Amino acid sequence: MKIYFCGSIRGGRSDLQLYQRIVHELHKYGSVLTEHVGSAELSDTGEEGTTGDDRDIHDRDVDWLQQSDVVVAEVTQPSLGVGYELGRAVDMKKKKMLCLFRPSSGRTLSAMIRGAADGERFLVRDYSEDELEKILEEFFSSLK
Ligand code: 6IA
Repeated sequence: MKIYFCGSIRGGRSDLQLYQRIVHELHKYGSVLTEHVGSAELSDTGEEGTTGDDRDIHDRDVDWLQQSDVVVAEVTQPSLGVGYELGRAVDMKKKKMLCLFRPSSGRTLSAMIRGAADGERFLVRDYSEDELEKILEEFFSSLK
């Protein structure tokens, strides 16, 4: 199973440790195409982030998104890139998508994400950090 994990990069890296935990868990269920999202070396202002490289990043990520079977996104930290990836993935029919949101952040999730949930192919789960492993286990066992 190929898993595409989405998490904020230039949108802000305050949830980095949680992304690392999610990537670690996702390895139990398949290969994670976007491990770098959980990399401590990737900051929101990385020096190599020139405009010239951005097309390569975009094209490679869209290619991985197309290859993936499942998309898992941590959507608590708002990120244009994550929103874009989710929008593109919705149009790639048949991909199962799970968005994870922490209400304890005090934020309100974008209506364009919560409103896209259909309870079947596109799921939005409100959760707290201690539920992470259980939620992922439930999600991946529902795919079998
Ligand atoms: O708008 P954001 O940067 O927060 O978007 C984050 C999302 O876009 C992630 O889920 C990634 O899949 C993708 N993405 C954005 N930037 C990169 C990147 N390098 N490398 C890989 N995927 C990315 C960013 C360059 C860095 C030096 C800041």
